[in-house]
Amino acid sequence: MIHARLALMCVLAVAGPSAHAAVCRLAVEADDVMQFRQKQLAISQDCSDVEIKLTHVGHQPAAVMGHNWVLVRTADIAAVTIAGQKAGRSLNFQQPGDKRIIAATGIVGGGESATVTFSTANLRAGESYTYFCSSPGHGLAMRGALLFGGADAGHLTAASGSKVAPRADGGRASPGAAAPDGT
Ligand SMILES: [Cu+2]
Repeated sequence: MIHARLALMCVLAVAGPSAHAAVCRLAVEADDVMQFRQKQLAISQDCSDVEIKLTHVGHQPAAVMGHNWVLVRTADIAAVTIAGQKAGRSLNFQQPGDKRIIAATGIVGGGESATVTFSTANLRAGESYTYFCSSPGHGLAMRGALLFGGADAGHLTAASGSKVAPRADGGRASPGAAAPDGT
């Protein structure tokens, strides 16, 4: 019992500072001509968590022009792309458990959207991050830079993502949050 109480006290002590948690929301649009309409996203270090909502603003079905949003360190794009192709469509072109994937949505078709939330604790200021679509043949055209922290982030409108109260689940997400949805 004593151990349990001590453990609880530790949890509370750690939970205190996270009262500053702020979820910053960003929208990304993808279309029928294989493009992300946002070529760059900036995230302030004030954001504890980031919610990305990918919306396919086109009309083509997922089987024809399906898109996802996959965030990786820029250096990992090629390897993650290859692993994703092997995983196949049923797994959203993402290798299950791929630790190089920082965050990812499932595949969406025209008129659909998907959301993923991840902690900025997984990001490092100054690192080069890229988001891309891992559908076969899309990655070269569909990619953009994600800026975290640093001087640039403060000057981009996207950096002012609305801050909202932390959600009950803490807003945490792992690549598991982008688990295959069967599409
Ligand atoms: Cu795509």
